[in-house]
Amino acid sequence: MLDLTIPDMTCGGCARGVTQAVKSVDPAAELVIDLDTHKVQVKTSASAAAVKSAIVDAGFTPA
Ligand SMILES: [Cu+2]
Repeated sequence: MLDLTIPDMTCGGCARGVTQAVKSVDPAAELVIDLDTHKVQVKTSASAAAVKSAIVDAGFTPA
């Protein structure tokens, strides 16, 4: 389980973009996204580095 905070994820469109980015790394990944706190929990077998770099490539800034 990976816990990320993505301050520039602010709406449903962003949440979709983040979800697609993570699933491009691991199609079986499960995400729990809280837009109010900008937190994302990712259940994945992929490495944290791979997940984060996919999110960065999608234009977001995971903390
Ligand atoms: Cu947005």
